[in-house]
Amino acid sequence: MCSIPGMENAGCVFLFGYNPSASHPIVARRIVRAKEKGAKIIVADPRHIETARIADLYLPIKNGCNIAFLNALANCIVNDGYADKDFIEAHTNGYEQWWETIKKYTPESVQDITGISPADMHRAAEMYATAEPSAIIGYGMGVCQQRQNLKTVHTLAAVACVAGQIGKPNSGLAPVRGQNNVQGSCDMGCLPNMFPGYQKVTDPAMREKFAKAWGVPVEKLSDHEGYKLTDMVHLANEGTLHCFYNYGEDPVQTEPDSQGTIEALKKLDLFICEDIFMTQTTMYADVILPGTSWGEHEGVFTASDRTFQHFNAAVPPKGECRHDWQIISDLSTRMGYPMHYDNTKQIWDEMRQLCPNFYGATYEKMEGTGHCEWPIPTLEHQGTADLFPGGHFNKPDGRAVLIAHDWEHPTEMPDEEYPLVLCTVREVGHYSCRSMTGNCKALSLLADEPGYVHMNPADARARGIRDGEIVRIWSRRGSVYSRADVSDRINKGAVYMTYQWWIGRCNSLTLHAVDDVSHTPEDKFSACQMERVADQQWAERHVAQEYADLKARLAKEASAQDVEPAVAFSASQEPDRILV
Ligand SMILES: Nc1nc2c(c(=O)[nH]1)N[C@H]1C(S)=C(S)[C@@H](COP(=O)(O)OP(=O)(O)OC[C@H]3O[C@@H](n4cnc5c(=O)[nH]c(N)nc54)[C@H](O)[C@@H]3O)O[C@H]1N2
Ligand SMILES: Nc1nc2c(c(=O)[nH]1)N[C@H]1C(S)=C(S)[C@@H](COP(=O)(O)OP(=O)(O)OC[C@H]3O[C@@H](n4cnc5c(=O)[nH]c(N)nc54)[C@H](O)[C@@H]3O)O[C@H]1N2
Ligand SMILES: [Mo]
Repeated sequence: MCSIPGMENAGCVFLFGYNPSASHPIVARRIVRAKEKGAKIIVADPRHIETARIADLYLPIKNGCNIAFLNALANCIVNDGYADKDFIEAHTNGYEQWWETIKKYTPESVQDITGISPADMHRAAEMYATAEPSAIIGYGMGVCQQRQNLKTVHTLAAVACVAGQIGKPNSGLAPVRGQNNVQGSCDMGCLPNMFPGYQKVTDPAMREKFAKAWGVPVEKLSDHEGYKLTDMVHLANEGTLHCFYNYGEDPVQTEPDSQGTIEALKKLDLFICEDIFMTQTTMYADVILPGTSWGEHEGVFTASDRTFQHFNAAVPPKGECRHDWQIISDLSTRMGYPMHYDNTKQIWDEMRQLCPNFYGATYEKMEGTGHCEWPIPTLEHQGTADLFPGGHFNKPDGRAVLIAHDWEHPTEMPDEEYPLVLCTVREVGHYSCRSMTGNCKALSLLADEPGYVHMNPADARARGIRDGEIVRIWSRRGSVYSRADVSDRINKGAVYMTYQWWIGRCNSLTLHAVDDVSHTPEDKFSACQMERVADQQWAERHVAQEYADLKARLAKEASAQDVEPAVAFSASQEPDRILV
């Protein structure tokens, strides 16, 4: 993606399914600065998010309409004369075929699906395509957690190409990454199809290179792609998966359809968790390996914009906790491949030698507040802020391929029994599965269990629900209690829950449906219903008791665990059955 600091210099920032003021406040600050410097801000989101307050154009799109909306936007860019013909001619392939699909999507033809008036669609096309010197599209989970997610990314890339808003400084797409080091874990090969540095496991030359470096016969390195996290449930259910090594993840809280996840975990022969806290998932573990937290170890993070940054430990580890890299090395040694490193620099230097795009990112360059963005192929190189300079793309002929798709509706549409769209999102005060923020007193004062369900006043009124009351929400998967947060910033017909809450656990309700290629769950769209709990006093006592019981169970499990520094692991386990 483009450089985050560079966002300040764009002439237009278009947020599409991304809510940075809650999710990435530092990025949100850059957007405020861009606005102060004169940039136009466009927000397309079903909710009136914070950034909508400073937007020059806010588009309250309907949930689940992404491709219909973007195709109509592309249609306006072309028909209103804003297409960058020179860029299309010189840097892209497939325009004619792309237009065959796009030409059908006039803004009028999809207004029922998008909820956006043709006039606003034309304004958006003009504002984005004519922005000087550049425009950036920031997209997030509003795109990725949909059934048509990859197809939406193709569509977004084509929009940027056709408008000529890519291939120059501070332009193109900004696909924000979630955690501080999601980008880093992908860079380092924590993907089922890649070695570190995005080198494919199916490429014999890559296997040869890594086998040589690691001193193993090439047959020892798997030549096929591994499984994805969301495959775990059906693989365990059908008996293909016997052992699951779960490392820094709380699937009971964060994977869709929690009950389905729990049933699958119970079927495993061996379930190992490596975490820094007890979670609802560790309760099902046969073995728990205690890792150190970000304040206790040092290493390198990669930010969303490919920036490597070295960070230092603030305090020494406590008790039996060990660094993740030490646990992995010991486990490997006990499983028959001796692995030894004295420190993270040795690991980093080995990785640099094997990954051409990272070679120049030395610890020296990252000293103090130093940082660098990959690709950084040589020691002299200072890093790359903007990808695709001069419109040169990473295809054999250097040209981008324009791809269009037809819109399809989400998997589970609302009906009479489940009339509301359940959309699950983030809030500023708590983090993901909440293992890290849940025990912080100051943050609990900001928001606490059972969490919140955000709804439009009309949907609340229709059910006699008042702001702050406890409500019951249910879907085809389950039923939970949560607290009503009534606001006209929420669109009618949809309710929003954040996936942080343990008692108001939205994943007890979400549908386990994934897109075909990435297998990412459709967390942004399921059908649900809700009602006011008649006896509010009972409801308050009930949720408080449920939370107290759950915390007591976690504490009991933690003290009952006979935690060893490293696990004795049966060497007969077949490594390709282990998901990390
Ligand atoms: N405080 C805090 N910060 C976090 C996290 C956290 O848990 N807490 N989690 C981190 C992680 S893991 C991630 S991945 C990032 C994600 O950060 P974001 O991408 O900002 O995540 P969300 O809030 O889930 O979704 C973004 C927006 O998509 C909108 N949306 C819903 N449906 C649609 C749709 O059909 N179309 C469009 N265009 N938009 C739609 C939602 O209303 C929401 O405002 O945040 C990270 N930052
Ligand atoms: N319904 C719904 N569900 C969602 C989402 C949504 O929008 N809606 N968002 C999805 C997204 S985008 C994401 S990224 C996931 C996030 O889901 P998870 O990855 O499951 O949640 P996290 O809280 O990010 O972290 C997982 C665990 O890592 C542990 N941990 C932290 N630091 C370390 C460390 O240094 N070492 C080790 N070993 N463990 C550590 C934490 O204690 C925590 O238990 O949730 C997904 N689930
Ligand atoms: Mo994420």
